[in-house]
Amino acid sequence: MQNISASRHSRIVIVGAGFSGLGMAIRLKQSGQDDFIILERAGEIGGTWYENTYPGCACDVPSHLYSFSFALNPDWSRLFSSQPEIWAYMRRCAEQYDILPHIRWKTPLQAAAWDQTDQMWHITSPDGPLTAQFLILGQGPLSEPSLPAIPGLMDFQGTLFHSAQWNHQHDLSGEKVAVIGTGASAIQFVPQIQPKVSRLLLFQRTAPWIFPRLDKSIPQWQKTLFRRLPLAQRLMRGFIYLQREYRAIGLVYKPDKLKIGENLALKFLRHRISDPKLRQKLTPNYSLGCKRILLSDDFYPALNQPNVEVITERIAEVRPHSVLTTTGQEYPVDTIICATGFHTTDTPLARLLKGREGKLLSETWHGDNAQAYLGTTVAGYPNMFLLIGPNTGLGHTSMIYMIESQVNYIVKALATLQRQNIQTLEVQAIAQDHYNRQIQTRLQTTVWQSGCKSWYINSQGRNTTIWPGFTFNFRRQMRRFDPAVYTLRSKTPDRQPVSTPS
Ligand code: N01
Repeated sequence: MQNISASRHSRIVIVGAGFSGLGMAIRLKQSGQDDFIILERAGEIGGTWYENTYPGCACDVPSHLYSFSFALNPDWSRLFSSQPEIWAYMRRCAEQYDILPHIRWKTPLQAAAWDQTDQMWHITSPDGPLTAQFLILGQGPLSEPSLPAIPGLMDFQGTLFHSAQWNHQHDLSGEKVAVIGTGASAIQFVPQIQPKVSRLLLFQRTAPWIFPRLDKSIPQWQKTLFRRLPLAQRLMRGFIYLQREYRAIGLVYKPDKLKIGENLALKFLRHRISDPKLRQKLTPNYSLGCKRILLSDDFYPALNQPNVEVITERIAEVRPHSVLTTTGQEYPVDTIICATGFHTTDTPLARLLKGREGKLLSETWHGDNAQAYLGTTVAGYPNMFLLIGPNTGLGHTSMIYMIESQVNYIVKALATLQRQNIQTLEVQAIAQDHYNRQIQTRLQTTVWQSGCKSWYINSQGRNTTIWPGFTFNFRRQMRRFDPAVYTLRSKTPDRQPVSTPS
């Protein structure tokens, strides 16, 4: 193998060593391609599963499904594994498939521009300049923590941190703690910190829909069975997959059927919260599934504790030692934890990428109006592939299934180009527009468009995040690489297009 770490040119540069980048790298290796590097801004593998270390951090998709299909793990300790176990699994995969030598640690992509003359990506990173024929973006939508724009927040004199950047040095014992947000992250760490703190003020803007998680440890006999008989684990995985896919029927095709689920969730709420005032606060006011459905066995019980208060009044401002609501109530606090999510639709990476006409991707997308063909390629950005690109997100099952679909598509595309001696591919704008019109039409009747405000919807009211359908339909459309929708340029010196937009 060439000296990967010293090279100034690589056929393929992958950005990010989370599940997307790692899956891509492994598939490249498996297809016999070794000429790639991964730029990773952290000093470790894992992406969001490395960054998020808040107490109780775990996956809300069962681990037998939330793992690579080509690297089943018979030893998952629980149905829903915790962050350390998921991270250790990723690290093992990286070692097993010899991916680590390809990674440039602490090397964020700072800029990348497509050069039409040499048909290459010119990349800038702290490591110096780099060229690549192909650029694959696997930075993921959950990589940039979002702090709320609350007046005075940055001047808070106590301790302030985001859930994705947990301050483990800071001891919360005996403190008055404000938690802002009640999304997937908050509901996992609130039950963990509640017994420690003297007072927990939970600032809730929108009540989430919550179902029991029913987590359990996996008995040794089952691990042994899965180790000795991998088919048994595949069957389990298939069963979980179908069970999860069933949920897409309500979310995508028959939102009226979600009423059944709503009644079940409300029954769960009634069983867990006896105080009618608190129950009222925790009752969602939008359709089930419009925002991510959450799973928890311990969130509601934690809210019943006497040291917890759920505050639904809006925050007006943060003062040096307190939080003030719009009703004039002032709450003294020692620490504020923002569990306020991520920059998902307005990915900062788009401001670093210049395409064929020298235009930033953020300009092409007019800020957060992201569009791609199959969520993977973008007109004007030759030889660039997105992983978990626009409209590939899910509300019901494992993102790793989507990542693998995309990764397989990219490997097929690269193989086709190599076979046909092609240097450059660029999706035709007409194909991209047609695809996105179809996606937006399909989204119109889904639950995600039923009126709630969620991070799936961008500032222009367009859902640029969610895949509106069964995941096997996404996989089916990714099964074949169709060169006809791309403009292809051969490797000949004059680099004439071998096919042009029709
Ligand atoms: O973030 P979120 P998260 N004032 O965006 C509130 C994945 N994930 O970190 O609903 C007050 O879901 C906001 O309120 P509202 C998963 O994909 C997966 O929890 O917008 N509140 C909301 O309550 C998930 O979707 C796992 O009204 C403000 C919260 O902050 C994604 O990560 C585990 C506010 C943000 O919720 C993000 O989850 C954890 C403001 N100014 C996370 N701004 C798995 O298990 C925002 N909020 C796989």
